[in-house]
Amino acid sequence: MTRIFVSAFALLGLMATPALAGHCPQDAAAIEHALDTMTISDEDRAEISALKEEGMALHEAGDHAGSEAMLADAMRRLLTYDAEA
Ligand SMILES: [Cu+2]
Repeated sequence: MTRIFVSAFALLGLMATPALAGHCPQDAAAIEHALDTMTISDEDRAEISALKEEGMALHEAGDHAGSEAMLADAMRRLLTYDAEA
């Protein structure tokens, strides 16, 4: 439980940071870290992982706003994730 809160705070910290061009890889790393440490269903893991991959594809294509939106969506899903649901 503590670990989930630590991950949530790390994610919130990143989301509160102003959007910068170089920010996407850090968001993706935070998502990966959360996926590695959280108890999450395989289905949700796959969906959030796919959002992260799409976000990074947009980042690599130069669409940082689109990437940030996609990565923020993935982070929001992690933050509101309820393992018991
Ligand atoms: Cu980017």
